[in-house]
Amino acid sequence: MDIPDDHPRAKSLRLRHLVTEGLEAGIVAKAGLIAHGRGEAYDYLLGEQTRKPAIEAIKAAVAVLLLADSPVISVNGNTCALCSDDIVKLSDATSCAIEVNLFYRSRERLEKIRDVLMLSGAKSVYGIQTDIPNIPSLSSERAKSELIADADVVLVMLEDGDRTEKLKAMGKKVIACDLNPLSRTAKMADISIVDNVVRTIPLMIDHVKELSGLADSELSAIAAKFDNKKNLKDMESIIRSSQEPHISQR
Ligand code: PTJ
Repeated sequence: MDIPDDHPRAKSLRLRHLVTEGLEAGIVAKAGLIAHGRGEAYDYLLGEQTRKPAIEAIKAAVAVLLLADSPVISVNGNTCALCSDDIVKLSDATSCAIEVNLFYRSRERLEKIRDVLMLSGAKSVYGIQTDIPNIPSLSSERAKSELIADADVVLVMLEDGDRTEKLKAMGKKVIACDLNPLSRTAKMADISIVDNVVRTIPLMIDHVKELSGLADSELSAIAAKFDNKKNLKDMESIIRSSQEPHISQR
């Protein structure tokens, strides 16, 4: 169904359609619709814009990715449906591997998500063949990883909350993109970008262009300066003080 361009919520409705079409194509899990709805609510309160603290988090995240030795972008059903092209562009720009890692894991979904990423231009997509749970004490299916277990930095998006803690316990740096600043994932990650993945990934690509000329010492300084706790507090304040004007315009 075509969404009229002049519909006041056209952008948001188009994202909904990407997710529902993803469900019909067997890419998105049923629970992914609920996760998307939760995200929509937070995004609404953010005025559906990337706020200043999120830009700071994006900058720190890109610095960390550029410094990493074996970074991995973890892709699930929702992120594949929403922004597979941009995920591949970010992976190319930062030499980050792409691994499909699912909570509602099935061979069929893994392969369908891999195929979409390949169509978006990915040269390799990991995580499809592996069946060995190698993230210690993680009881969900997300424990089955190919490269994530050996990565030094992992980018997780729309996470369900149980994995970041375990990845941290393995000594990894975790970058999260999650619209909910109160989520377990956002609190546990080293860098939490409180923003919509569809805005964050293109902004990360822009920041790669900006930061890739910097020396490692300068990138390290950007990463070290970042304070995740403070950033989450700032994002929470923005949501809590969300004033009538931008809400009533909708
Ligand atoms: O594809 P699978 O099998 O791995 O399943 C993945 C889902 C998404 C079903 C699973 O991870 C899940 O249930 O996630 P939760 O627990 O609902 O958490 C999702 C988090 O992502 C929530 O905090 C949402 O606010 C947030 N979120 C939703 N949409 C977006 C988002 N964050 C950033 N961008 C979004 N578009």
